[in-house]
Amino acid sequence: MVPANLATLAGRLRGARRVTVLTGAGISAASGVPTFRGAGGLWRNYRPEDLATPEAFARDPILLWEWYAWRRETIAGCIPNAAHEVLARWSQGDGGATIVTQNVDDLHLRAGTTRLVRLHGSIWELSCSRACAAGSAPWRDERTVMPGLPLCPHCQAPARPAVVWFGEALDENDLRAALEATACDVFLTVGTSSVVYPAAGLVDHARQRGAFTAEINADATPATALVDLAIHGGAETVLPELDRLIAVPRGLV
Ligand code: BJW
Repeated sequence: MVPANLATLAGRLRGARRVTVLTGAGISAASGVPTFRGAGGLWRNYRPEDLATPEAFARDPILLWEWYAWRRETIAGCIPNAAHEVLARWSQGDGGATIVTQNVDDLHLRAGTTRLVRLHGSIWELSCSRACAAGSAPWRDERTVMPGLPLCPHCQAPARPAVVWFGEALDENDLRAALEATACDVFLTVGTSSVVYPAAGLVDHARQRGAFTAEINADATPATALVDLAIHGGAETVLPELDRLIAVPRGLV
């Protein structure tokens, strides 16, 4: 028996011309990437809020690089799961869904997602911490064994992960693309605690623009009360089930 809310969402998705999906760390949990908040969110007793800041990097860049090196090594051993694969298929082709992710793990890219907005950057890219002329454009660095403190190849200042820390502005093109994608028929939020802005505000933006909104998450979040429909469960099981239902002819679900 298919739960009624899943069947309703499948019907909405089947009839939608434009679909946008916002994802967070929960979508990569089944791949083995630790989430930020909740169990497993701590690293050596530091909260992400205390580490993911420019001030923390300025204070102790080596400590920050130890955190990022550990995360890069962990992510390198992970592969996209069934949820990434469903979204990759939805994104492909003309009129495919737009996937807006807060994740820096690049698992959406590795799954083959084509219409992707990475709001918080990529853990596999570095930039110059002093934003020197040549080093402010991020460069790819996929090493898993990092030197203690990687350097900018242009000015030899410490390099930093090309990710967005608290208090830093998101890339304006990425933010614009994400806001544009809130003009859609269905806006889905998947595996995010919905506490970090501006990403957390996108679902309300979409709702105000007339989208049908839904949340797929393991737990309730501040978005739960806002959306038209909330499904509690693992993204890696709910999204494949939804994908299967969308393919079932109308009236049979
Ligand atoms: C599952 C699951 C399974 C588990 N299936 N689900 C408005 C109001 C209040 C504050 C602000 C505001 N606007 C801005 C702010 C300040 C701040 C902010 O939001 N603070 C709040 C915390 C209070 N925002 C910023 O500072 C942002 N910048 C900004 O606004 O700049 C303005 C500016 C303009 C001009 C000049 C200068 C500045 C930047 C935010 C950057 C966030 N960066 C991080 C780190 C990225 C780098 C890195 O990875 O190291 O991004 S923090 C961290 O949180 C990371 C994540 O992308 C982000 C969100 O976390 P996410 O993805 O939701 O993960 P979790 O762990 O929180 O949740 C996982 C969920 O999955 C849970 O609910 C689980 O239950 C669930 N789950 N298994 C489904 N299998």
